[in-house]
Amino acid sequence: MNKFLSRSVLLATACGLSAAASAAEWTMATPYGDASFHTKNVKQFAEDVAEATGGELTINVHSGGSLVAHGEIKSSVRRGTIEAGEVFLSTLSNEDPIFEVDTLPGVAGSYEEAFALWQATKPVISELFANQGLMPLYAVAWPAQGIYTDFELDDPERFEGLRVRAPNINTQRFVDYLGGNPTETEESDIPTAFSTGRVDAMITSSSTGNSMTAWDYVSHYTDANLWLPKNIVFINQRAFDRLDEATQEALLEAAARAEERGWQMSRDDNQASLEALQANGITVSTPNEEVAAALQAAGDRLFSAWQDRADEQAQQVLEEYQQQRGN
Ligand code: PCA
Repeated sequence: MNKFLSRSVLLATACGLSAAASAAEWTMATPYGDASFHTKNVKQFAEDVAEATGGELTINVHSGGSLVAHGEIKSSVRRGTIEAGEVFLSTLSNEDPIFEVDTLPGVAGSYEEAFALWQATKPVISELFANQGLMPLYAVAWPAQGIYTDFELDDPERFEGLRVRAPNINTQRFVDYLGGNPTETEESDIPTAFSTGRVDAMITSSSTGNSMTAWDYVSHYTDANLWLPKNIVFINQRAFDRLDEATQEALLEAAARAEERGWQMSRDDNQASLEALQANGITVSTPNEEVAAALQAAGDRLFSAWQDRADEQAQQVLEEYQQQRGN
């Protein structure tokens, strides 16, 4: 009896192992915490993939920079240390200015325009990724960026010397042009940055303000509709090539659904977050005339500095998008 039992256990273990060996298990790193709609979307994507492939491909999502720091995610996927990743696209701007075209004021100020900008820039961005053995799966915009302060931002003079948390280099430049002192801070470091007095204010979206409980640190949100920057989700091309065709197709299909779902989640989360900010005591308003003029001037400067940096290809893509948009 005992002998029989142990033999069947052995047999079952062996079968289990061989099934697991044919199925792929991927590791994915993301920079934002579980409260972010981007992370919720990625997790749903991973579930969809597991279901659609009948477990042939499992993607284990490690969110909030817990496994790989934000700045290391792309290189880790490139090396193949992990198979999949998500980053805030504009943090790649040191590689190519096309990556930060979605953090320029006046380029795309609505979800429709932000999506059109993604369509227009996708071929170039995909090519740059492909050159590094990477394959973009989808991209989703954050809600428009605004300014969190612990006072009413009714005068552009208030920017003078203000220490402002910014999520990328372009936002840092913007703060600088406004007269403030920018600091680049990861989402996960926002609470410490405020509680240790390293920053007085921050630029981000309604969504991030909500998921990071901005009301613990600030009292006002100026909904300035600066720009709608994106996150991009991508994989290692070699890992993709190792999958069988049916699994590849299922993965791409799930990615297409994640993109569509993500843009809707962004819109919905913007509304819900604006409500949550107010319900928690934050005053939400739009910039007054003086503040709007200062933002415009800093924005114009940011735009022309980008044009000086951008190569011909990036400029051409932007021009084509603008022509399409009817500008
Ligand atoms: N949230 C992210 C990127 C833009 C946004 O709205 C952040 O602030 O880090």
